[in-house]
Amino acid sequence: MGRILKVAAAQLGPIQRADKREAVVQRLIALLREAASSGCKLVVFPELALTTFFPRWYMEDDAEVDSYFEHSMPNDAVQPLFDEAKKLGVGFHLGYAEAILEDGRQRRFNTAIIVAPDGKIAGKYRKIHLPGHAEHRPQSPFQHLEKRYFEVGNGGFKVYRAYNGVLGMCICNDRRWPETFRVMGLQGVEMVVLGFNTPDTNIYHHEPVHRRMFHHMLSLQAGAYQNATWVVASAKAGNEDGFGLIGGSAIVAPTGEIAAQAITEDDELIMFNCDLDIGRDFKEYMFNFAKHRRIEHYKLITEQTGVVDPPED
Ligand code: ING
Repeated sequence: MGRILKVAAAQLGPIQRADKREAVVQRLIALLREAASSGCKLVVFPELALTTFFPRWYMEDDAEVDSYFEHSMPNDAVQPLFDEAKKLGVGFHLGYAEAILEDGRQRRFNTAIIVAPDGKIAGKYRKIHLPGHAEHRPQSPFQHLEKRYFEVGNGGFKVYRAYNGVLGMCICNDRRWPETFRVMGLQGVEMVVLGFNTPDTNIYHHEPVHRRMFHHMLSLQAGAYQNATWVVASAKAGNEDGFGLIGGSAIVAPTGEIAAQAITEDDELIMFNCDLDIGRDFKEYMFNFAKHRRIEHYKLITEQTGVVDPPED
């Protein structure tokens, strides 16, 4: 028997634009209590878990934009969650919009933290792969303005020794980029936790709805398998002010197999007893990076950003 970490992905149903943080925090606390009563030690909440997915809205009034951000963490609205977690001896991952004065200027990031069972923030990640667009697209049914409201994360993909293992974080779109998992895989990550808000409609070109879920799961399972790590992904799901977000919260094993998956688009808890030693054989053999990787052939990955087509014949 290996090092067992019982984890919950605490999926959130929709958060409407008019919903107050305090009401959302009560939903988070209810999920936390349910997870704790089942013996979970870590609860993974979604990306931007305190508010509606506001990047779908074009806003010119900076005060309105700022109203979606947290200027400290914890703060009065979120403190009850920190208090309950400490009382229950359970840690959690939380995604939120971070506003901070850093390097002498106001900065805004799409951020996630891991909070240890003692209530202390054990790790912070700022989203690096920001999808969507920066300018208003009036022709689209909704916006995806993460490039407008957030800066690119400036902390890289770190891992943290916590919960008797090695944990890492990413956020939503990051899961679609193999570099995300590989950078953490090269640091020995054993569990990557992430939140996501994935619209059910593609605003750039037609895409059947089923393909959104397929690509979401493909990204999780590939990242898990190719880096021999657990992946725990928690959705904000459902209809927010008329706009749909997919569910599909999932716990994926280092084998790439799905250990647990949500079936609703509401607040829903999925749990699994994750054996952190399952990945050991893959790290030792199939994905023994030291033995099998050939970095002398990979330099384009870090030296070139976009595609350079081959010369015409
Ligand atoms: N959301 C989406 C995601 O990556 C997206 C954006 C959806 C991009 C589908 C490309 C295709 O799941 C966030 N918040 O990144």
